[in-house]
Amino acid sequence: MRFGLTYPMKSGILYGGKAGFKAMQYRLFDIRTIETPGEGYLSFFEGGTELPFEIKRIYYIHGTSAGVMRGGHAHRRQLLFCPYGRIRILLDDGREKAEVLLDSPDKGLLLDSGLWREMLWEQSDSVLCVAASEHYDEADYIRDYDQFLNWCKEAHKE
Ligand code: T46
Repeated sequence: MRFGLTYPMKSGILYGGKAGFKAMQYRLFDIRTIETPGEGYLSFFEGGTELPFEIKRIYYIHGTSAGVMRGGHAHRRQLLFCPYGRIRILLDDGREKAEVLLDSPDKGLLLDSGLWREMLWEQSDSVLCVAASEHYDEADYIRDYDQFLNWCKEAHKE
């Protein structure tokens, strides 16, 4: 796997983890939002300056019913956001688990490399958008949980 040695993220850590353990590497991100009175809102972010990576790919998941769980894998850095609806993101760094609810268009979730994630649709037709640091490459994924735990053990020795 080509995750490199970025584990764990060096800054912006929200989750403390247990004493003596390194923290899980995710961060909530406020997406800048401007209201034009009577006309709604415009939200935006820029890669490289606001995000800790240049954006190489955008993808989005739509047409998903409430109750559906997607994901079940780990891979590279990206920003997740939900411009419409309500999606729960379940995170796992091999030692700690955490949950983040994406339920507002101005809320983003930055994930560093090597976090296992699952996404639960709590509202039908919620849209999950992702700005990714890399082009799509299936070789960047760990899709087997036991393999992920083994990878974590090695990464935590760093
Ligand atoms: C993630 C969560 C939030 C492509 O061909 N190109 C792409 O850029 C992506 C992202 C996927 N695919 C293909 C691979 C599979 O054949 O689309 C199919 C569905 O992908 P996957 O099962 O990985 O989808 P999710 O919803 O489980 O996960 C996706 C991202 O893959 C993942 O990186 O963090 O959304």
